Amino acid sequence: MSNRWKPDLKWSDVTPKPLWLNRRQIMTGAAALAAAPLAGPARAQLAAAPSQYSTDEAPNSLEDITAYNNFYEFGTGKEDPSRYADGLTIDPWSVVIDGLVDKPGTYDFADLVKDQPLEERIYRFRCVEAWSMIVPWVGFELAGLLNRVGVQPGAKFVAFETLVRPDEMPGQKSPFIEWPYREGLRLDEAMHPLTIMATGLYDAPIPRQNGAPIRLIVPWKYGFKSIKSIVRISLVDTMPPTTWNMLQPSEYGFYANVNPTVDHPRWSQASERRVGSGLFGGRQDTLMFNGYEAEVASLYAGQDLSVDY
Ligand SMILES: Nc1nc2c(c(=O)[nH]1)N[C@H]1C(S)=C(S)[C@@H](COP(=O)(O)O)O[C@H]1N2
Ligand SMILES: [Mo]
Repeated sequence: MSNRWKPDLKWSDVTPKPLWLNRRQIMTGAAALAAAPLAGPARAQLAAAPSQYSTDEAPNSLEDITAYNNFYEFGTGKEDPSRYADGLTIDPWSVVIDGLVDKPGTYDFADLVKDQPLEERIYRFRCVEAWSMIVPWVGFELAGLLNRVGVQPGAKFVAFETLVRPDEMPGQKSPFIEWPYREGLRLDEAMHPLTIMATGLYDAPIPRQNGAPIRLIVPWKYGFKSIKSIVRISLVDTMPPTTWNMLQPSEYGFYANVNPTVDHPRWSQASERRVGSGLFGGRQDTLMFNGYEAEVASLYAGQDLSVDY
């Protein structure tokens, strides 16, 4: 295992251009205008088919995805991440993998991703605050990484942590969250093929405000589970503490599966507002497991999801 930073292998080299043209061709009007400037440089790279796991829905614009989101390390406003994330140093970057694994270590970003097959995954996204988007991520299955480092038999959960660097993350000067931001998955959730580590968005490396250089995406769960700018992945034998559950356990459970029949104590989860104007605007019914019920419902057989929320 080589953990050393290789100056000749930059993270942009291991983040491929996605497979975007086919989708762009079927879009019209505002969507096509929004996407056209992104597609040009990627043209030569278009080779493979989109992932079988992608939704057919047309993605939100890059502007929607990068200018309206949550990343509390940069402040609590929806525009704070796009305003303040520019100063985050993402190269070099390394991720500690520890706990119940055969090959623990500090993995340089480029080494971590270089053997993992990258795909474009166009996923539905739903925030617990009841807004939603369609996002074209580029990433690889977390299972591939976990298999590479070797999960030991006693491991039952995966815990994740975000970088702590208050000099570059002004939101961390406020102690309302006990930094680092933490998240976790049960091992079977982590090994599910829908669970990916994203390193790209549209045809470029993932922008800082969206969790550069590497973040989790779990599309059937509320957005807060999809932790950004990860620096530590630990295989553990007990359910790990998670940021929103630590802050307010009655409102945010460990599982956080998108579920229109289990309301947040302060608001309904039955519908959602699709961010964006024109084609993408409007309110719609929220789907069980965010539309991924066929793929993931079996993970929760026998569990009462009003208890395990
Ligand atoms: N480290 C970290 N990860 C985070 C958050 C955060 O504040 N800090 N916010 C979460 C929440 S609440 C949401 S809705 C998504 C939003 O970001 P995205 O649109 O880029 O997915 O990031 C999630 N991941
Ligand atoms: Mo969220």
